[in-house]
Amino acid sequence: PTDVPRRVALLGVPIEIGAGLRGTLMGPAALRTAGIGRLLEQLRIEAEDHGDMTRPQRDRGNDPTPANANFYGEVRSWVGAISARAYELAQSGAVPLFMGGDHSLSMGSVNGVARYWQTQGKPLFVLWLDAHADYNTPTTTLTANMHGMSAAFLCGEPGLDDLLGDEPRVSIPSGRLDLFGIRSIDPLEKELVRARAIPVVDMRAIDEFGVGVLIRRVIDRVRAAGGVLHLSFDVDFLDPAVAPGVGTTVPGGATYREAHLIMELLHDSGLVRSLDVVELNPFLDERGRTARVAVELIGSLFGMQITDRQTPSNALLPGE
Ligand code: 4U7
Ligand code: MN
Ligand code: MN
Ligand code: MN
Repeated sequence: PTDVPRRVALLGVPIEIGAGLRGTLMGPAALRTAGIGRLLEQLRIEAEDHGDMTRPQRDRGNDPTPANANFYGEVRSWVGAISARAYELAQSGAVPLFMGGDHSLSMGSVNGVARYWQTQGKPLFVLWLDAHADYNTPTTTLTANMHGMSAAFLCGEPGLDDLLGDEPRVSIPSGRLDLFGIRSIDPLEKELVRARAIPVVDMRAIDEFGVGVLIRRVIDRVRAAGGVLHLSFDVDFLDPAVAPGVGTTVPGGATYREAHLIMELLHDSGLVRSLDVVELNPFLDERGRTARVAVELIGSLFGMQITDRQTPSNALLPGE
């Protein structure tokens, strides 16, 4: 039941200063080497590669740099430019695929696609697959690394108010963000997530109920609202044994099979209209393993399957 466009717009966003470790700027190259474009074409999806964004000129604006936000000026110039590109690509009718790059890029990509869906009168939901909540602000952060602040920024938390420059800011209502796979959260960040009542699926919930039930719950909510979904896929969602090529590994992550099932269910839902693949750090990878896994997962998201049997539908959900 998928009316997802059969056209994907690949855009490399080689930003790395949002993270504590250097190296995610090589992410887009590694994803291409692992065959992201070829795989999409095999799935009969038109993959138009828009190349990599270039590092914007450093621009602090005239305003004072907030404390506890590393490389604020640089991140600010990236995020405004990313948001503008995201808006354009969404408007082109393709499914934009932002190849990171660290997770601070999502402050731009999600803002841009959300702006576009606003013009279409469709609510945008965001599924945040991540070991971390990324719900820090300059007030709550322990590291000042901005890749840990993107979800909070997108939900309109104060503290980075000028980050988008001239780009209009869209704020995602907290009930339209799902933090999924969480197993590392800082003390003040945890309080904020609780205060805002952000829906969280932590690893305990995944162990107890399984990803099938939990992802279907997300999908049902988006569908019931007549919305569309942006997937923000932080590769550290995966267990480090599956995906060693990330700077912020946390043990106890999603397995290879859980991750594929999530992607397959999302494909069947027909709701995903844009995505980020972030935090891949090829400098830390082992013989391209993590890049390859990320590309395989994108394959599942775009309909790769072993047989052509009908996959079980959401109608099989218990209670329906
Ligand atoms: B990622 C952290 F303290 N919470 O804020 C922080 F543990 O995009 C990690 O999910 C943030 O990889 C991780 O620096 C950001 C830390
Ligand atoms: Mn993470
Ligand atoms: Mn993240
Ligand atoms: Mn990380």
